[in-house]
Amino acid sequence: MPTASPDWPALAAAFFEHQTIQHVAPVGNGNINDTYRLDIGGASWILQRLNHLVFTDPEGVMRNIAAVAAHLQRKPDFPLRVPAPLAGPGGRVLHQDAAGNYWRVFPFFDNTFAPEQLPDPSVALAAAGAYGVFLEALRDFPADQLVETIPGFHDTERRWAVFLSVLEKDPAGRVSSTQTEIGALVAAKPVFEAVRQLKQSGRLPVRVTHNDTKAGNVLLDVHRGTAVAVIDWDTIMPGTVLSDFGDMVRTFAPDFSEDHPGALTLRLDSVEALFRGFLTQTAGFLTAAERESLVLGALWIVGEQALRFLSDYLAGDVYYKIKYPAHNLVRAQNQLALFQALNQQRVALERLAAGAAT
Ligand code: GN1
Ligand code: MG
Repeated sequence: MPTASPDWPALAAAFFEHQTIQHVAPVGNGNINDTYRLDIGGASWILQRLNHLVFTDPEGVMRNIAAVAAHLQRKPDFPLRVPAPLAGPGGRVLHQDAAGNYWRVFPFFDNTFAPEQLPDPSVALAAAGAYGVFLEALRDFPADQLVETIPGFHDTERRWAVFLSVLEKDPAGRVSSTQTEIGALVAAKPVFEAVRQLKQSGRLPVRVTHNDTKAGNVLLDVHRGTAVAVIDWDTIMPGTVLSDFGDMVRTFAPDFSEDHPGALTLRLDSVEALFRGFLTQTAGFLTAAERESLVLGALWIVGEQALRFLSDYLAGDVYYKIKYPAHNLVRAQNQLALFQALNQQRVALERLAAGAAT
């Protein structure tokens, strides 16, 4: 978080020459970066502070994004809009302010919405289709040109090691009051182990993946409900399809969002829509091992997210933005409840996957 209020005119001047700001206001619910809508010179843009404590190589992040944008813009049939970063008068897409914070500007897509509020299955269908199209369009992107913007982002073994070390150090004195959640995570470990073995077996191709395919990272047309753009490209990196599909299930399938305390239910009609939307675009090139592991991917990513939220709670809230002291604990409990719901309905989910693939 910037400590002082940003110097808006100075920021605007880094990207726009001789233009006056009409309005600037926060948008979205990101947990890491700070995002604003900037109205300037009669047009709207997204102005975003990149959290350089999380993304320690901001230049690398922007190089990835610019390269992916150029790749997609070269594809005449790519059906989505491309949020290519704006270069300022000096030609740079990244600006460091006097306080050391990093800023960038993206196009603002008018008449769109991010379906963060538990959308119905038709929205899940359109969003999953968009993420599928995105994956398809990056198949021929050379993965070795990308920097790993967060090393080990989906390396759950590494995250588990961090968890164990925080358990041992207990810097916030929260371990004794979270024994139930710690136990539930230990019970989720076989899923992490199954994913580790699958990755190690070499049966999962390494692809260029988005790695943050949550409901809020796809924009849909407010009138037609059709997908307009996939946004939030900071974590585009080599990865596996399991995590991209898993994060969709994590955020589209439950009847309450990750911030909600209390019970939740899995909406099977939304999961069915996700399978259909995603596989319609990807079944032609996914391998059998990938198609057969999508439900495992959902369990993995939900379990990993529980691990991440609980680790951050135990560490004293050093990573995710929080709105109240127990926020990360509530999020961890929510993800554990979702993990259990997925586990209980695993057979039904596998049946849905098989049905959608035919
Ligand atoms: C973070 O910043 P945001 O909201 O796009 C996180 C994701 C988590 C998500 C949980 C770089 O995403 O991995 O799944 O919160 N991004 C990073 O809501 O850690
Ligand atoms: Mg993100």
